[in-house]
Amino acid sequence: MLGDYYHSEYHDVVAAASSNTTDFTIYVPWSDNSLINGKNSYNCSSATSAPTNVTCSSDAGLSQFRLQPGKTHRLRLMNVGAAALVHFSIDGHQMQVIANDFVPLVPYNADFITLGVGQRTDILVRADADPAETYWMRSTISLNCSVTHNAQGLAIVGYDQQDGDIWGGNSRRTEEHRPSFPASQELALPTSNKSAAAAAADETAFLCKNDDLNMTIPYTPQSIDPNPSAVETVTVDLFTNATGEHIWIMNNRTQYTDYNMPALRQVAEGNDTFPGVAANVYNWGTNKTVRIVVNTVYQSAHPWHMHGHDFQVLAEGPGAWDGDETKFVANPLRRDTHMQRRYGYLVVQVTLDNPGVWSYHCHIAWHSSMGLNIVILEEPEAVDGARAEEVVAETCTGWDQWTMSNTVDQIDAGI
Ligand SMILES: [Cu+2]
Repeated sequence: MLGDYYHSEYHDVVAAASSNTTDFTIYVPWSDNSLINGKNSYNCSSATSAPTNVTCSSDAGLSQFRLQPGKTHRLRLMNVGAAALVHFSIDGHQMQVIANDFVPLVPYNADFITLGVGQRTDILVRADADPAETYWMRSTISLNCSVTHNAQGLAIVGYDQQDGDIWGGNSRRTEEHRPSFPASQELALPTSNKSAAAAAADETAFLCKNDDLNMTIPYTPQSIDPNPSAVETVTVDLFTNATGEHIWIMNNRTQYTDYNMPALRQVAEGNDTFPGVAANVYNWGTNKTVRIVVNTVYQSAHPWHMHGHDFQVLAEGPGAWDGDETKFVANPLRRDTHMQRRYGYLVVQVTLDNPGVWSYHCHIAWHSSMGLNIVILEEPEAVDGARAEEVVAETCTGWDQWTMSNTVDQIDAGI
């Protein structure tokens, strides 16, 4: 599990991110650390604000992983952070990418793995380095895409030793073979160096994008429906609303959930007109295939994530989508989260085979809090009259009663 980490409480982060200021250091929240399996060192003296009711421990320790010499290991990587795009690598070890968001790929070699928030990538790592040494595992926050007080997420990779020289002769540890559990005895700090390719990705003008689409080919082919039954083009921008807060807009609309009348409740009650100003519902009815073109005219990159479906990633690049379908890969990547680069386009296509109300949203926490969410309505007739009606009615009735005598502190768009 990889991800950025914030010492501030989420209400405060959202308030800062949406506040009416032109100060970049306020409306773009800075993370305090980059964690691997929840751990990394932190220098408490560098804390910019004193957290209350919290004890800060510098050098809290690093996650440790043990490989078995000569064996191939599968690592399931997840970016579980809030905003930061990270590059993952292990010094001295090449990796093979075998799946994105659970979709198997034709394997390819990589020196570093790019993970936007919400993305998962499975890799194979062969333990073929010097087993007497230890190696840095790195989850580095890209400073081209994110801001942080500490970009360097580190963990230690060591090898199981038959002679016990790493484990102090405790042979029981070598028999457990549970590499995700830190040893009680610390592994030696590595002296290894980052590969040139990983360093270049971190230090040069990285584009905040995933690997090229001609590299990420699904193992099981699926062709592109050349005639989608609907095409939706959405322009994304940051906007200052009437009360001075920053919100995200899609074709000049933002999304905001009325907790007492969410879209699923309206559909379950047989209403598909969505009178609320910010429902931002795209009713695709019984369309079978929909192509979604998102162009962003603002500087932020966005990891777009869809609920209930995998999509095909047809195209991704700089500027606005020009409609040139010769750029498509015949058997395009399928997954549920994909990066849209800064000032770029992302074209995905989805087969609608799962009736319901779904979200297609940016996975950066405060971007979705600030309304960057497309609500998909798929086959409303199938939703209305399904068991959804009684389940929604039961939950919403209870919520209605509770909110009659309690005030809800809704701090954001609601997803
Ligand atoms: Cu975003």
